[in-house]
Amino acid sequence: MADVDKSGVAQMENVSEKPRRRGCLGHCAKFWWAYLIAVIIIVVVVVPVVLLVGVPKIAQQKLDDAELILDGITVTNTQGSSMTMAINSTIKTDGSVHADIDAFQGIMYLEDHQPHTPFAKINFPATTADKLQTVNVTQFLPIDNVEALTTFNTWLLSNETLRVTVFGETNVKVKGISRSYGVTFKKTVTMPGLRHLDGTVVKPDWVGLQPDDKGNNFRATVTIPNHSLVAFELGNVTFHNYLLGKEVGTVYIDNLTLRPGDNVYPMRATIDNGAVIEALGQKPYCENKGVLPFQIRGKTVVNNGQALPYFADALASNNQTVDIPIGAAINASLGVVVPCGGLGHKRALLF
Ligand SMILES: *[C@@H]1O[C@H](CO)[C@@H](O)[C@H](O)[C@H]1NC(C)=O
Ligand SMILES: *[C@@H]1O[C@H](CO)[C@@H](O)[C@H](O)[C@H]1NC(C)=O
Ligand SMILES: *[C@@H]1O[C@H](CO)[C@@H](O)[C@H](O)[C@H]1NC(C)=O
Ligand SMILES: *[C@@H]1O[C@H](CO)[C@@H](O)[C@H](O)[C@H]1NC(C)=O
Ligand SMILES: *[C@@H]1O[C@H](CO)[C@@H](O)[C@H](O)[C@H]1NC(C)=O
Ligand SMILES: *[C@@H]1O[C@H](CO)[C@@H](O)[C@H](O)[C@H]1NC(C)=O
Ligand SMILES: *[C@@H]1O[C@H](CO)[C@@H](O)[C@H](O)[C@H]1NC(C)=O
Ligand SMILES: CC(=O)N[C@H]1CO[C@H](CO)[C@@H](O)[C@@H]1O
Repeated sequence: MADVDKSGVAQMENVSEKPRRRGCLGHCAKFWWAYLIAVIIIVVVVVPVVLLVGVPKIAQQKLDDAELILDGITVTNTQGSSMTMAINSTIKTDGSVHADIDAFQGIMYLEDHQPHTPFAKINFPATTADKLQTVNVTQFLPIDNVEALTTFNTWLLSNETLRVTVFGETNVKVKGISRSYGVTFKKTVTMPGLRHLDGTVVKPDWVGLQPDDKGNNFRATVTIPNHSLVAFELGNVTFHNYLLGKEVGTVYIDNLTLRPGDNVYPMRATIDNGAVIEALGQKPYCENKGVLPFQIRGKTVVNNGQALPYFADALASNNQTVDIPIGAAINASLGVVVPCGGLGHKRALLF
């Protein structure tokens, strides 16, 4: 305390430090064992607590905060009991933790359908926790649960959007720490659905009195919009065809693969001409340039000889109304215009 007396206020700052430093030398030397115990406590207790509780908690938190974006799903080589599924996805994190995430098997299920039954098991590759990374997976997918897959396809077909959860257990290794920790990967993604294929347009090309060599009396070009991010190979698809509540024939689309965007395909059908002519003669259709509201509903889906009930049953779950300008097609192909009240005696000559 001698310094203080000699130089006064200006040196007051130093004063408070010097005795402490000096004091430590003595104190520290004397109580070295206390410091050793403190260090041991830090090493033995605090570090493991941070490593065992803190780091995994942070790792889990960072994983929970990460965002999963499904960029595209493609389903090809569809068979009765398996398919090939490709998923392009992006994982976004804040990039603050450098970590390696082990490869893991993730199950996928509909978030809003109980119970949560997986419709697919996807093998996600090892990733890092980088800010932005693309994770693209292509894999053979055995169909373990046809019912769950059918429900997923039905929702995909019907809904405007649907929520899908990806769930898996994996390990994360944070840079600088040798051990790895178990974490849970659970992300719910909202994806666009197919909205009943709303907006499907059928443009008739030909209507025949007699069936052609395939047994069809109607050919058209169909444009099917796919509002979703999912592309799938269906194969040969047939539909029930209804008109004013009655089944009037079968519609065929061959080699069908639905991709995001507009899908343009030749369509053929075998239709009861008599039922069509009768409807064309009725109001309001006869006053509406011969546009008839047909309804189609999935009947069969066969790809390379294999029935695909998980698509067929989904397509069969709903009727899709398609307005077809068939009156104009009959006029163009047969030179017949059906007036209100019908064709009368001319009908018998033609149909
Ligand atoms: C995934 O990305 C690749 C490369 O850009 C592309 O060729 C492929 O069609 C994409 N697949 C899906 C399912 O979006
Ligand atoms: C993954 O697919 C996307 C397209 O969806 C593509 O841009 C990207 O390059 C692909 N990434 C890898 C690692 O193949
Ligand atoms: C999705 O579509 C299915 C089948 O039509 C329906 O039962 C379900 O309620 C829909 N879910 C949502 C979340 O819209
Ligand atoms: C589809 O429409 C037809 C004819 O109107 C009807 O008999 C059938 O029950 C409907 N099916 C569904 C799934 O709505
Ligand atoms: C469907 O695909 C098969 C085999 O690739 C081919 O032989 C056939 O001509 C195709 N049919 C149509 C209508 O495109
Ligand atoms: C669809 O049916 C046609 C004629 O029966 C056949 O040649 C073709 O291979 C089938 N396509 C598929 C994808 O099964
Ligand atoms: C029927 O077709 C003829 C010849 O193409 C055309 O002149 C006429 O306007 C058409 N009638 C109707 C009602 O579409
Ligand atoms: C016709 C239509 O709406 N097509 C949509 C299909 O889905 C893609 C997204 O994958 C949309 O960009 C298209 O507009």
